[in-house]
Amino acid sequence: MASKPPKVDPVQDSPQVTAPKHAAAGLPAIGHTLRIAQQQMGVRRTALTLLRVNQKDGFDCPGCAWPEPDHRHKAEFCENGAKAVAEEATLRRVTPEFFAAHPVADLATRSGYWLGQQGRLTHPMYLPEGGDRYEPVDWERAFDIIAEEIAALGSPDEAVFYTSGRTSNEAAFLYQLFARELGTNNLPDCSNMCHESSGSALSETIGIGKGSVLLEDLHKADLIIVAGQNPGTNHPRMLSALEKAKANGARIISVNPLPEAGLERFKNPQTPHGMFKGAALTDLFLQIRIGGDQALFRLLNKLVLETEGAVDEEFVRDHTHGFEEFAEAARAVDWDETLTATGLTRAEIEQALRMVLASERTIVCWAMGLTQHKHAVATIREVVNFLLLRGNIGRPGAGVCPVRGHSNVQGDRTMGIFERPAPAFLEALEKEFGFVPPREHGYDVVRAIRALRDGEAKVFFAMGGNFVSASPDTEVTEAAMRRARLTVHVSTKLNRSHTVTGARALILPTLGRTERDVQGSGEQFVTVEDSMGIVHASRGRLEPASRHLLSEPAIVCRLARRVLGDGTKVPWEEFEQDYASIRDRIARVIPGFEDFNTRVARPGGFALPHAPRDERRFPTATGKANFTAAPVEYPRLPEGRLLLQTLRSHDQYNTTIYGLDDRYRGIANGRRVVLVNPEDARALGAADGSYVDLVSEWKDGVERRAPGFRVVHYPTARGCAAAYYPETNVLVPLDATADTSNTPASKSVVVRLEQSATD
Ligand SMILES: Nc1nc2c(c(=O)[nH]1)N[C@H]1C(S)=C(S)[C@@H](COP(=O)(O)OP(=O)(O)OC[C@H]3O[C@@H](n4cnc5c(=O)[nH]c(N)nc54)[C@H](O)[C@@H]3O)O[C@H]1N2
Ligand SMILES: Nc1nc2c(c(=O)[nH]1)N[C@H]1C(S)=C(S)[C@@H](COP(=O)(O)OP(=O)(O)OC[C@H]3O[C@@H](n4cnc5c(=O)[nH]c(N)nc54)[C@H](O)[C@@H]3O)O[C@H]1N2
Ligand SMILES: [Mo]
Repeated sequence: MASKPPKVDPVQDSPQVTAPKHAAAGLPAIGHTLRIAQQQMGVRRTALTLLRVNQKDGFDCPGCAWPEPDHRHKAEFCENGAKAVAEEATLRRVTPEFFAAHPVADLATRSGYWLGQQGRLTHPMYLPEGGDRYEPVDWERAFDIIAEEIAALGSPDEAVFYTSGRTSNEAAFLYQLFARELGTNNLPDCSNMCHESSGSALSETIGIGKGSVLLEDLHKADLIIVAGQNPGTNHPRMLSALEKAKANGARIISVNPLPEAGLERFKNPQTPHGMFKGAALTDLFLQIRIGGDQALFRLLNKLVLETEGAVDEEFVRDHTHGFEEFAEAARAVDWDETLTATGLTRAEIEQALRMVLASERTIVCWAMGLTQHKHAVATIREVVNFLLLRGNIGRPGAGVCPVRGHSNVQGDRTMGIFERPAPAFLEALEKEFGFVPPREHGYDVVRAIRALRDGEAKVFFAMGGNFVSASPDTEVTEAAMRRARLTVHVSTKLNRSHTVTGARALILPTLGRTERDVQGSGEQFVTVEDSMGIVHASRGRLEPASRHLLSEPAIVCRLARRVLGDGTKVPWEEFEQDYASIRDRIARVIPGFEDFNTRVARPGGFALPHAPRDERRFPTATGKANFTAAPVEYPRLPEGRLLLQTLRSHDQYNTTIYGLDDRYRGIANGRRVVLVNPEDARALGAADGSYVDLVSEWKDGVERRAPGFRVVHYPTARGCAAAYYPETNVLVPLDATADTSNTPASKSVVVRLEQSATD
């Protein structure tokens, strides 16, 4: 196959490869953090800013949703949190002069990395119909433009309101309130592409779509299974929790097609011992084939059922429903088929079983490796079956732990950002505000793209995020966006979504987490909810990147007043002046937020109620925790094909690229790499260092191609491959989604490798 990189990316993408690492963090991480932070912020701002991250009087790290421990270190952040902060607190600026110098057509040729590196947006910008570049616009005119386009719609359902997961509770509550008073439930969010499968599976089986463990449960567990998650890169502070659990005697099984460095060994940069030597984390590594997890858990369940005294009979009798049907399905499992589906050996599974049986308190943690498959919901239901069998839900040291992504993605959902809201929530809104919210379900991400593509939606509004790059089937999504009448992005940084526009487009620049937010009643703070349901305050201290920025709550309030006019029943002006007045309303509408303002004033915040965790009560349709018995599925691979997962490097935050290295995996200076098992690569004639196109094959017969990837021979499971997102989103078919949750199946894309044409 070709051995020279074809010219496909304007960024100098020429990957260099060394052996993967076997430990995460430690001294190199600290050096790397400070280098990236100082390039963006300078030395003084770096020190001042990083010391405020995740402190009780500081701001919530805009990185991941991992919770803060009660006893915080002076520096309660991690390498990748620091990069997220630096990216926002950067001193670089994207001004009107920048837009004057760069027509949209030019920006559209730039890589996501280049766009992000330009810095913070400073002014509202407008791309008029037929215009070739964005021009400055004042806020009033910007809201007029949006109001004009919304007024021209045949129905409010022709507008789509997307949310990414950094939006605060206050802004999210106002945003959904606006959409619903306008008359639509079209509130897709990044969750639709992320943990929707977890929410779907958990709501049905335990009655609430959130994890059931707190940080202290991890510290108390006997066994922690980490499946389909790479915490060393994506939730680095989780490694401290795992380290503590191990010190207390826990054992860890990691289930992953890749040997991820962070799970092998962790050198805690916050302890002198950890800095140099580090702790081994994983006791058993199950190198599973992509998509084999449901089969693995089903077999473990069968083996538990067959072991005398292993089932918690009392719990099953008193608290669950559907056991018999599930047990029958589990008993029917076939060893050979499980070995095929998982690629594991009998000895490995038996060793896992011994660890499972030896544990009185088991937690299963997971992330995108389980949620982004066709059978993701069924897989997570099987994880629930596994925990229910031994009574591992609703007691200390045990439970389900879906590890969330964006820092407030869970809170946004709690605030009502959901295209399929519960009737009780809508009734509460109606009672509080006196308008009738629409009952009909709205569009999720995939349905929103179809609606735009088919001309059924005409206004696209995004509260944060980078919809075009994050969504599947890039070419389809981009064509869909271009059909819109108006695209609007409330953003902190420039990204690709600003360059793929409707007939008219607006960029509305906003404050970030790190920045001071002053409104009519004085300085404000906002609140967020972490992955474990703890709600706490976040208060920025830095001067805003520009004096033309509005906060997200202020943008929604002004937009709502302009669009809804005198007819509105909501006191938008009061909300904009004083965020405490928003929290008072949240307290009256959303269960668990009683006395919100008082309780959030306490350092560290408060925990939302969680019936299964707190009282072993399961608010499901049956009133019990539900066992389920879905047929076992796993991806079948045609001859000569690979199953590609699209994942994150160490130097990115979703579509925001911090740098071109993936240190733990031994990749430097480039992102267009495909990791392939050496034996598969040899069978396919793909030499290490050669260049291939990735061609995805899907039943619609359309050939989707991502050109010019350097082959890296890498110890992934047989039949599997891995490459970075968002470069590979072009390969993920829009219709290839998970059953029930409709989440794009971006971890199981069937591809063939084709020699790249070099030029
Ligand atoms: N620094 C940083 N932090 C982040 C993010 C970021 O981009 N950068 N993103 C945030 C967001 S929004 C999210 S959702 C999370 C994402 O956190 P992760 O889910 O950890 O992110 P991915 O890189 O998608 O990694 C998926 C992991 O699952 C494994 N995997 C893939 N397929 C399978 C499978 O079939 N079975 C099993 N068992 N494993 C599989 C992969 O090898 C990989 O280790 O991180 C959040 N935190
Ligand atoms: N192939 C593939 N596709 C995937 C995934 C995958 O694993 N594989 N993962 C999916 C997942 S888990 C997720 S969560 C989505 C992520 O999808 P998104 O959440 O839409 O994408 P991000 O890259 O996180 O968005 C980055 C942009 O957010 C804006 N931003 C940052 N901070 C703020 C803020 O405070 N306020 C506002 N208003 N804007 C801000 C900046 O302009 C920045 O450019 O991608 C999904 N897509
Ligand atoms: Mo996510």
